[in-house]
Amino acid sequence: MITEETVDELAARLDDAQRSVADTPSLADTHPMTIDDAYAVQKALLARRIGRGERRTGVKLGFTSKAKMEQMGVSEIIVGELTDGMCVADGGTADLSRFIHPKVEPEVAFRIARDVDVDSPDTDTDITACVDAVAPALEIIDSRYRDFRFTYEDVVADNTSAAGYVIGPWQPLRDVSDLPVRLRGENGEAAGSTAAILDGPLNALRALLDMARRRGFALRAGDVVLAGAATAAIPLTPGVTTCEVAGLGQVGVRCV
Ligand code: 0L1
Ligand code: MG
Repeated sequence: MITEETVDELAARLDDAQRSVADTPSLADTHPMTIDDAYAVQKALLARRIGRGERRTGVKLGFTSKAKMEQMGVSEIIVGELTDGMCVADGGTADLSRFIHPKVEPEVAFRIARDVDVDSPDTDTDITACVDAVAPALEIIDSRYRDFRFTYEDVVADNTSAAGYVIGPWQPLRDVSDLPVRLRGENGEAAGSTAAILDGPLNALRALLDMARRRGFALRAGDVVLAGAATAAIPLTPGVTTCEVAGLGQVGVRCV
């Protein structure tokens, strides 16, 4: 366990890296952390943003593909938090100078319709019954670590690389378990299926409920949930980037 003082020091280092758009070496190299420590640093990092006036808007899941879990040698998803400072309107503009080395992922988003009691021991809670809408989405990830080199604990501390998100048109909740997905940027593209997200994004919601209970994440009415990436990330470059999820629609952002 690291001390509370070290938690604050590491959160400040990540916060400064993001605000000054300057990367930082791995924290875990110099400060070995447990996963509990890493989530404590993440919470302190979010508290700094909230303290500056940002508003929490939801949560995001990472490591939701088998390939990524195997690559990191882990068997559980990671969770980070979203704020209004990260939100870009569909069709809106993102300023690349805010980011260190941004990448973009095609995702599916859910909207929470009513508060979920994450303190309840009731293991029968049907999280899908607490969700009313689904949308195509883009996630901008921007690890604060040099060259995207991090340990499992590092990336959790760094709010799971969360940096931006764009939500497409909301649709009533429906089966999205195996829909073709296409991500198109000016300098790259990727194709896949929503099935890459834990064999179906509804499974990501169930995994989120488990993590919310164990790690104390709130799930409130109106929250956005980014369920995870349907393909590997591609670099986010100037110009238009779109994500199309068959049957759900399209979402896009212009980067300058
Ligand atoms: O959202 C994600 O799946 C990415 C999680 C963090 C890992 C990375 O930065 O590549
Ligand atoms: Mg993601």
